[in-house]
Amino acid sequence: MFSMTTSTSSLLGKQLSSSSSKHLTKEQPKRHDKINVKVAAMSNVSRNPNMAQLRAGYLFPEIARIRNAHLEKNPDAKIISLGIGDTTEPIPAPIVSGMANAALALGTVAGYEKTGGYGSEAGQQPLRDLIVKRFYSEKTKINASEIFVSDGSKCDISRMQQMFGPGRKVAVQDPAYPAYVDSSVINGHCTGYDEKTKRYENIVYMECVPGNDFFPNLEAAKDADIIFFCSPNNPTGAAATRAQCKELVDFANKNGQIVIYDAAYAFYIENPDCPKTIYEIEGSETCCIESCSFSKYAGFTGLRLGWTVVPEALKFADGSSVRFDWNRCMCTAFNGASNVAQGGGLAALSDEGWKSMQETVGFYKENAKMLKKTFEELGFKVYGAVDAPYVWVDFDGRDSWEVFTEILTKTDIVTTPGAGFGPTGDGFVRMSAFCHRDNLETAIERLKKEFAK
Ligand code: PL4
Repeated sequence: MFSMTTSTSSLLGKQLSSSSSKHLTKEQPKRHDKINVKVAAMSNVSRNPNMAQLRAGYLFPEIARIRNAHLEKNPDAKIISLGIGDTTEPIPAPIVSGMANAALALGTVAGYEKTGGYGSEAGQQPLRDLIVKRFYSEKTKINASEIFVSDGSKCDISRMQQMFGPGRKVAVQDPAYPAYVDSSVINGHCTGYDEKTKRYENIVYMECVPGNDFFPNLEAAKDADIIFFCSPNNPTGAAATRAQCKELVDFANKNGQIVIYDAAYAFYIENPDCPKTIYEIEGSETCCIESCSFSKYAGFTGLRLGWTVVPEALKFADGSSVRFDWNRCMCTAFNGASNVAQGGGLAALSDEGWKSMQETVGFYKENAKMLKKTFEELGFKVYGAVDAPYVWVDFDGRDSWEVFTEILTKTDIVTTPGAGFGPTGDGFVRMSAFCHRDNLETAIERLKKEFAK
């Protein structure tokens, strides 16, 4: 545990960044260390106790700070990032054209009348229609009124927490994308933190390990209200099979739970036995919300465009409509996705755009397979990489922050330590396949040199 005292907020920024560089030493603070920030100038507003419960910073800015600290110490380092899952390849031309046209239209009276201004909080109707056509019409009954276009999946996850309100029992896969746990803490679902187990209290951690094929024992979540389930999973790369999805849906319906199904990487699935949307599964409309994103399909991580599906059949315990409340929340907390980004979304779902997205995703999938092969040849057990852009490497139970530091100091390659995704992730390191090909080839050479077993 470490605490900091400073008199100005600008100093605070410096202290935070200097603290992160400690990750490069043996006595580095772990992600779960508690940070107490005290400043001399005070308002009369008490700190949100939920914020005070958070351990360390949000994982990805922390990784970025460590990368920058490493570069400061080693200015000649040619850093390659296989860390944060951020797309690297340019947005395909047909999609850029769609955006350019959408932007140009805003400069004309007729175009501005058509798509300018605030617009619908749920998204432009043609985009909602096309999302249904491309992702849902073939195998599900989802219709356009159940699609809510947004500025991305992470933002929707936080707004869902707002809709459910505080004090819920939340279950997560362990390991999982850290936004589920952190937004649960911020929204008041947890009652404390157990230093021994490195787990927040009142959150159910469902262990996903090679031994259970990365599909958890759902019984652990029997008392949960909300289950976050990500498939293909970040970070393990495991995609749930149809039978596993059916088990999840049946379990949630039996126990009256709502599943927030994160399908941000569904486009990467190649196993025909794994559904690309949870609504392929019978019974899912009464228990599942699905969150999706253009981020990893079309390179929209900075542009921001996604969508959430809330079926009409999904009801709260009093029979009221979840879709109604979601619409109410979105109308209050969100002003609609950027009309230029929506122009890009429409183009992405055209025949040409769709083909270009398949090519881009194919490129990242090839990267993932190259990384997997490299580590297998080096003698490691490796998971993921087939249905997802992440490679999950088993480092034989070693402290994952230590491995992360070793990889960074020996090869100037940034990865993500498995423990950042939950206590069960320790012992593993996640490699992201979002990388230019020449950089990936260099990274592979460096890894082969330093990590032969
Ligand atoms: C770094 C399972 C990446 N700053 O872009 P969005 O908001 O539509 O989607 C975010 C998202 C949603 N669901 C899952 C994800 O893995 C992600 C993105 N995760 C990663 O490296 O794990 C980017 C992280 C970004 C963030 O915090 O989201």
